[in-house]
Amino acid sequence: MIHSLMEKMGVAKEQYQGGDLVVTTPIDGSEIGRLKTASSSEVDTAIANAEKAFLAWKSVPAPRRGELVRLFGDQLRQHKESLGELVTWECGKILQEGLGEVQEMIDICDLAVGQSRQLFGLTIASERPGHHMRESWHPLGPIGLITAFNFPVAPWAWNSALALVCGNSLLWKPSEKTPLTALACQALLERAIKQFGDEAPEYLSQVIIGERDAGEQLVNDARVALISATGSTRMGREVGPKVAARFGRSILELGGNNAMILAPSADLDMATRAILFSAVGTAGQRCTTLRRLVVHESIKDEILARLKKSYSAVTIGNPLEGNLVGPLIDHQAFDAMQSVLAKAREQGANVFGGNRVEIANGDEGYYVEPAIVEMAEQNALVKHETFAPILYVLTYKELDEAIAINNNVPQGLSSCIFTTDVREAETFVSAVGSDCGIANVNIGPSGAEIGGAFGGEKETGGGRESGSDVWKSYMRRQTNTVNYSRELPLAQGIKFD
Ligand code: UN1
Repeated sequence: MIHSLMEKMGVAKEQYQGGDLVVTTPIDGSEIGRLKTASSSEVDTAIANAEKAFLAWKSVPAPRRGELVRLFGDQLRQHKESLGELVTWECGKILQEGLGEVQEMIDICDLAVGQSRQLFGLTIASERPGHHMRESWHPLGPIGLITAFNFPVAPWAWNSALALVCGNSLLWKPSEKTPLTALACQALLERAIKQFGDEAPEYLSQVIIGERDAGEQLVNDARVALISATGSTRMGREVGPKVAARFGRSILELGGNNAMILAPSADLDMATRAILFSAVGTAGQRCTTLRRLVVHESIKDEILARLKKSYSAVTIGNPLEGNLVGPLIDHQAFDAMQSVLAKAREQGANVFGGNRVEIANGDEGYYVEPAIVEMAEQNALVKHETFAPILYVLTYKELDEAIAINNNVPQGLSSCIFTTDVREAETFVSAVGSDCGIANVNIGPSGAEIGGAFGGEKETGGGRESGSDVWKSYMRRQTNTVNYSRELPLAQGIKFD
């Protein structure tokens, strides 16, 4: 199956057979590929080649660069099914979500194509006669992309579609758990490059297969102008200071611990569906997954009854076969979930679900019932992001208290409120409301569209990706002051003669 998918997308068998990095599918733990990891000298050469490619690509006009991204978007449209299915094989998310991830790539390509004609700066009034000031945006350099297993392709595309129209070359170090999808994306981009023609230099985009040390090499190399990294807070804590120490730029998209405030006026039918998708979808392995339900005490029993009913009806099993919940990524993820649930029980919490679900021929597939954990207070366990389908339930009396609970965690990615009270809704999205990068009203915390800037505050890392004015992160800003007079007045009125 894997072979035919890879073949359709133009990946040669030699690229994923006979190497030292073994890739397994979380569906049943079976092997689906063996890839050769890059040595440190190969990474070094790749960086040098990316620098050369950058020098050529930055002089291609931006709308032409956009044309390449348009062609890439076409490839993605043509191969949406194959790539979506490969995402499912490799990271275990259900097919609908695999396809959704590819759609997110297509969407960002569309956005980037339009953006390629809008890389504009300001014109600024000069204090001096016969002078004008403006801002120019120029390509930045080779961009290093480090991505995580749970969204193996979309975050790469958010960064690379924009980085390409902004005139940069790409070095991609995918998660060692999901390198096959990276090879497929690279093959599709290479097809687009071929269609595009000679203006695109060789090595414009390269994939670096490797483990942590390969990523570290990108992080530490001053030739890599920007590191955009998605992953755990632990990873970001190492990457951020290393890039800063060499005055490089970074975009960090790290952990989330996303809450929903459920107010007494909320539409509970809608809220129940939103909770289900955002807490249970992707088996709780999105950075935007709903992890904390902060419910008004007057409706706690009702929402819990509804949720337990919906949770019990959720189908768990092979993600290719129409189930709603697929496997966790691996054994370690399962162990981490179980140990957290055991701690919660020790603390006296009420735990619903959370057991392993055995599937046929699937000893090495780690399927679990999503869990609901009623907590007496927001303690250290709740403040920690466990990358698994655990929904903590906490109660509140007054909105201020709910907002404080929402904000009182180290992470600051996404958040939402369900209410039909406009005062509550507006307070939540105001300066005294949620402290997260994303704050929604009457939709869940996950499933953001690419048009907005995506990312969060505090331990989430502060980076932004995707839409809005994020393109500026992939360019360097230059301030130009041009004197078109015959005089040389100095700024601030200084006389120097
Ligand atoms: C992630 O989990 O790393 O908002 C990204 C969302 C998706 C992206 C999630 N658009 O849930």
